[in-house]
Amino acid sequence: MKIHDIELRSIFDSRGEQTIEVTVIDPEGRRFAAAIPSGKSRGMREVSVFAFEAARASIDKIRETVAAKTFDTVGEVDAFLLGIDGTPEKKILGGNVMLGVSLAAARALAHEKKQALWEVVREEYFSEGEELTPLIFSNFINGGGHANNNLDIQEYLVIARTNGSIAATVRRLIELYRATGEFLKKQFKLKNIPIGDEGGYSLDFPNNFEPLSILEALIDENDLERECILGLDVAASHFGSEKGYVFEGKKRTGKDMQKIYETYVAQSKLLYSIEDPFGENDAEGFIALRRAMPEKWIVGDDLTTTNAAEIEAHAGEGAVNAVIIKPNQIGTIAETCAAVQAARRHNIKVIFSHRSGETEDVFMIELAKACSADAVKIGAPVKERLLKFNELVRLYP
Ligand code: 2PG
Ligand code: MG
Repeated sequence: MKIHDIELRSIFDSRGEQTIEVTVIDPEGRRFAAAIPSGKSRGMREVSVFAFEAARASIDKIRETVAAKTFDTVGEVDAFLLGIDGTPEKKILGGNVMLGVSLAAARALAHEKKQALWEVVREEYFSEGEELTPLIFSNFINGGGHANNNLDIQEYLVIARTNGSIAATVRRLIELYRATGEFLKKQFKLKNIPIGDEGGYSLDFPNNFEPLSILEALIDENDLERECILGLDVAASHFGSEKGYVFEGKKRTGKDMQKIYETYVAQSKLLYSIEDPFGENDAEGFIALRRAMPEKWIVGDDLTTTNAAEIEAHAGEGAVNAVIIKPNQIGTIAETCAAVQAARRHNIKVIFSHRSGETEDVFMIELAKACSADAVKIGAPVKERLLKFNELVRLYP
């Protein structure tokens, strides 16, 4: 596959913020685009994000040498990009620009091979994996940096398992999401409920446990205990670090936070997964919590940032038994696949995730399918978030 030219466009994400779309043009004039989402609760070790002007300069740099190359694999495209930008933070080209080119070029390659993007990536990186239907992590209640309410915890997730068709699972999630809205309106005597960045309800609650107990009661009431469990993304870097936390208005040590999670787990029989329960430099907190609840998923996101070396280290020391995979935390498809392979080597779960500022591009679902992810995390089943649910329905008929 040859790249004749690359174009860059400034587009808007689901928060109305600017992000980039990269288009790769092949010698026949065919166009292959990729749009890059943006995170708000970003880990400090995520690669850099370039604004439009800087991104344009990066594209000019790539253009200087790209036309002379022939690429036969995704890995060759990414090695070419990493050859221009050899920095861990991707400060020469920008992680968002690199991911845009990586994805758009992979789509051009897939077209040439008459395959889907997920098939090309699977063949190259995951040829031995068995096909799994992923669990769906759906964010019903938003707090933290994604909402304008009093919850310290960022996400209350309903986790749905598929027994029959994924379309039926999505329908049940939509029904449960609507039932949750109706319940909250009645309970809190509201006409309308504000929703947060990922489509979850974002009203004030008496405390951070209440949303869990409400979701648990609704799952019971709707007879969904066999299909649905619950998860949290605490995103704790927002309210503290290894030096201490401020939760529900009070100063807390890491040990206090652990006790809070232990109480939650004792009081909620469905709570199964806790993401970023401690700050991104507080691996000790993760390790202690993992020991205290070995049967739960303790998930790294800001802690691991889709970085193979970080995943190796933190899985190796027993800090996490599941990781969030977000391609724009690291910058290329090849490095994203290396992060997944690192997780697999340690036998820990892989959760592919959207960002809180999303676009209409559904590449994360394609990559999740390529690597047979254990789960996908895609927001509430509403508005622009439904695009990812729809892609699941397409790819898992
Ligand atoms: C997270 C994500 C997605 P953001 O913290 O897991 O839910 O949020 O994209 O803002 O980092
Ligand atoms: Mg997170």
